[in-house]
Amino acid sequence: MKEGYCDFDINDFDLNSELEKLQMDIQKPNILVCGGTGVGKSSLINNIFGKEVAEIGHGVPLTRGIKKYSSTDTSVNLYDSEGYETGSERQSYYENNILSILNENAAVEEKIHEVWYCISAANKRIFDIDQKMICTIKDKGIPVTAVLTQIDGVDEIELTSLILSLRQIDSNLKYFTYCTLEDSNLEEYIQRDELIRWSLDQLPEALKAGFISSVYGALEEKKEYVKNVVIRDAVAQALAAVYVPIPGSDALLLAPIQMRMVSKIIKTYGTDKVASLTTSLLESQVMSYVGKNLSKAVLGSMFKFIPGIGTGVSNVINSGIATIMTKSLGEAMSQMCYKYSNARLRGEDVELVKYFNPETISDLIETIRLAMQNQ
Ligand SMILES: Nc1nc2c(ncn2[C@@H]2O[C@H](COP(=O)(O)OP(=O)(O)O)[C@@H](O)[C@H]2O)c(=O)[nH]1
Ligand SMILES: [Mg+2]
Repeated sequence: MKEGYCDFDINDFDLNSELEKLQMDIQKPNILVCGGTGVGKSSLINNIFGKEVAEIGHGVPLTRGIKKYSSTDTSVNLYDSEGYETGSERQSYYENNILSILNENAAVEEKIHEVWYCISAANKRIFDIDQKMICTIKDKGIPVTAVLTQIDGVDEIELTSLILSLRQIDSNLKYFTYCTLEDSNLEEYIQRDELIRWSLDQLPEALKAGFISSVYGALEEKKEYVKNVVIRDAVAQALAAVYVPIPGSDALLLAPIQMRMVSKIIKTYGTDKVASLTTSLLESQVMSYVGKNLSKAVLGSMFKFIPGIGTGVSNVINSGIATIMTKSLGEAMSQMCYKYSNARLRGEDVELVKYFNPETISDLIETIRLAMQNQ
């Protein structure tokens, strides 16, 4: 049997340490948030990443005028620039600060990977300095988007005129309208999901996991990410594993791949500490559940349809079965995390065990598997 697989025992699989390892290995994207003073940069950061990321004080002055928010609990580094006062001499200070951290030739972990350039719609105009900085950032080949913040301060006509001005700066410049107030009348103008999707798309593959797991909410985006990246990767690994015929149980060979996939799915949905939904953390709670109760049920329900499993007879899984097993488990796990997170976001006092229990997951896997086999 293959080294490292033959002695895999599901009882030994420690999802918590797997998660810790994932957290340690994660590569964090660096996002710069800039714009004038009071345009809503800190509010935007908090709105996207959880309640008080930009205020809880662990922002470290990095260079002049730029604070870095980073912690071992978060999988993203945020650079919050001190703004400039409109028309003041501090504009050149601001400009130099921004330039000093935009080192496009830096190593990947030092680089700014994208910029959210905040422009307050409430100011009803775009200042020359903002125009200049957006063009400078773009010329350096760093993805930049204009976030039109505080849109509750303008009417439709004023907003249209602002957008026209942005187009004149650069007709290809991506922009998103935003407001951090909860106002149902403004809902269609708050392009939060769109900003998150754009930001994810700009990042190199290796940095996407860190970003998506750090944002608060955005469940549709997380679901897509799990489907298109996490599950797809695990399927590819499973196929590679069963491709080489080796004696022993292929099911056991697949088990570590499946469990690692489960950890990644939970990581994607489970927000980090600072962005936690409330006091209890999806991640750590689910992990201990999955670790203790679910893993056997998960694997058991997958393997029970493979003839000869557990009988000591050599079990060979073909690529079709490996694909279906991996996909159905991934999909089931994703659905459970989605439903649970959704309930939490709606403020319901949800019981973890209602969502994550061995019966639910076995049933889900079975349903999804049958649906896939009948396709
Ligand atoms: N009306 C309105 N006020 C906002 C909005 N976002 C932030 N603010 C307020 O604008 C002020 C400046 O926000 P802050 O995030 O500190 O701006 P920063 O200086 O760019 O970091 C604060 O009083 C916020 O509460 C918004 O969308 N609409
Ligand atoms: Mg601020």
